Amino acid sequence: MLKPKMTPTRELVNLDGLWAFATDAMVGDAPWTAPLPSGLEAAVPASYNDLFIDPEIRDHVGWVWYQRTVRVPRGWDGERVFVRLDSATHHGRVYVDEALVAEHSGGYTPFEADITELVPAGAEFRLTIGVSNELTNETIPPGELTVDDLGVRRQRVRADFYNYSGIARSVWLHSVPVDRIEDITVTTTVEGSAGVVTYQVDATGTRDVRVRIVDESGAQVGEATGASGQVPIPDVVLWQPGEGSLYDLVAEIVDGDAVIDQYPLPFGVRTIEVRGSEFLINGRPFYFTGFGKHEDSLVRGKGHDDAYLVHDFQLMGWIGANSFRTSHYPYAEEVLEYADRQGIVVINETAAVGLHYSIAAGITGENRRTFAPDAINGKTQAAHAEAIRELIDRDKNHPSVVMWAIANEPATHEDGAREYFEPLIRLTKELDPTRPVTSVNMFMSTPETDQVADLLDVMCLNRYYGWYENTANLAVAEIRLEAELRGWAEKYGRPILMTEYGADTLAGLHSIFAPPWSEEYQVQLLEMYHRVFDRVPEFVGEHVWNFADFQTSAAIFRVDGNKKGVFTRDRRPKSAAHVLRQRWTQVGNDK
Ligand code: GCB
Repeated sequence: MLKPKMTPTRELVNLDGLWAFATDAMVGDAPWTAPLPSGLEAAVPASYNDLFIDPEIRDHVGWVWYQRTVRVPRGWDGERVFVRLDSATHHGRVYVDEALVAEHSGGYTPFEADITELVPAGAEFRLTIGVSNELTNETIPPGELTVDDLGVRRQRVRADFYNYSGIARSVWLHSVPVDRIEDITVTTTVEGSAGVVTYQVDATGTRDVRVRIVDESGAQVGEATGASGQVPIPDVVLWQPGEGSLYDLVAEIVDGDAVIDQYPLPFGVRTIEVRGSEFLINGRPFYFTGFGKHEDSLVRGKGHDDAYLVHDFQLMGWIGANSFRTSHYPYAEEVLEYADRQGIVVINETAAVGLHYSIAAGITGENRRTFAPDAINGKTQAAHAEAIRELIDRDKNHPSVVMWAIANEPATHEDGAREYFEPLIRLTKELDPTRPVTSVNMFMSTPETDQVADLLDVMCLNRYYGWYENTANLAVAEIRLEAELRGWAEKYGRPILMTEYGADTLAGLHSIFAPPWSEEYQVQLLEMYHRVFDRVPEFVGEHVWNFADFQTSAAIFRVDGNKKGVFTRDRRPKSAAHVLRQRWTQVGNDK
């Protein structure tokens, strides 16, 4: 699905701002498509949870309703008119006046509704959007609904981040021509000094399709006719880590000289390859430095915010991070577009986090089978497949995306894991044969016990030696960590990336004895990991957990959230930031 864009043939109206808001309890028996009764207004985009000072709204389980009036521009007569949500977390329903026009599950990918037949150009309508935050064993991510002793419904999440809900990304009204470009796929290879662009344009209607390739100065450097084909770019400027050189593929539907539809798609020319234990970008070994991140900030929750986007990338540049993982869900498209332009490398993850019934947030808990009819089952797998499809469909053209992570810390050591994951890994590779595929591994899945690692291109490991295990004993942690990494290297000979390592750290807590939670301990733990990484030749990168402190569900081991950030939640550096900066600005890509 193409991101809505203003082009010579397409228009759009941004619907962000203040919307009337109510929870289902406030609406009661009244139809939610009638004007909402609460008098509350919610900011879009933002998670609704922290906007209000009402704990019942913050921890509400179920549907909430957003509403506003919208006028279709009078000049859109004869066009197709769509309402598009960049996301609704986790289930969305869209109503035009009383009519349900779209329904979608999966809280981090876009969906839209064609409302042309319902509202004529120039007319106004009431747009109501329902959003439910309920998660079950058959959703991605999975969760559990319970009822407490007082009869209050509770949502248990199996992931270590707050279940921020609502409309956290933009909402659009947009027009497209009747005959239109519906999708574009671009892949690239390099032959000598030329780039070769393979494209496919999916268009409605039977008219001719043509494409032009335009460089950053606006000069045309290639062209072709037909809905699919190849275009060479002589003396191509490659997209590189640190250098986000882009081209536009301008796709057009034409009728003689008339342009019926036009859509410019930015893309970069680069190659990705896993060879032996190396991860190659443009044929050169790449060493990842950076973070697992979250979309998380005060008040906005997971609401996308361009100011935080720019500031977070500035901090990543300052510290020498060349990459990050979209832990644990697809991020706003603006983030990937910015990464493309900034030359920041991205591991792009689905929202399949918590497919593990015996742990919660890295801590062992109940002893239940994960792959079972009442837990992660065939319906979960179908939802997971859909999450993979929607992620690849949305993000396949971003040069910054170098690998798909189809899950975070599933129970890949348990019976049933291979049956569950093998078809999903195959699906991912079918949908995109150009990028490596991984599933991020957790500590119970060792080289001896893991059942899917041989199907993956890169070993991505989350390890907490020195934190959840060998707490306060970094000397033993160092021996254990090294032994395990060597075990992975020997058994699989694939590239190994540490996708999480870190320690909760209370900013400002200092001690000569460097106990856990102190800034000194975080520094010493990271330095210990780095010594080990530097001794293992198959190692291709280090992503610290986490870029910044972030909000979680309440738990006795969480102090106003997870404090493993190298920056605080308001993006101030802890001592570890300076240590990482020293290492990463020296090591960089030359390691
Ligand atoms: C993990 C999870 C991450 C948690 C982290 C922690 O393994 O992947 O979501 O936040 O551990 O801090 O416990």
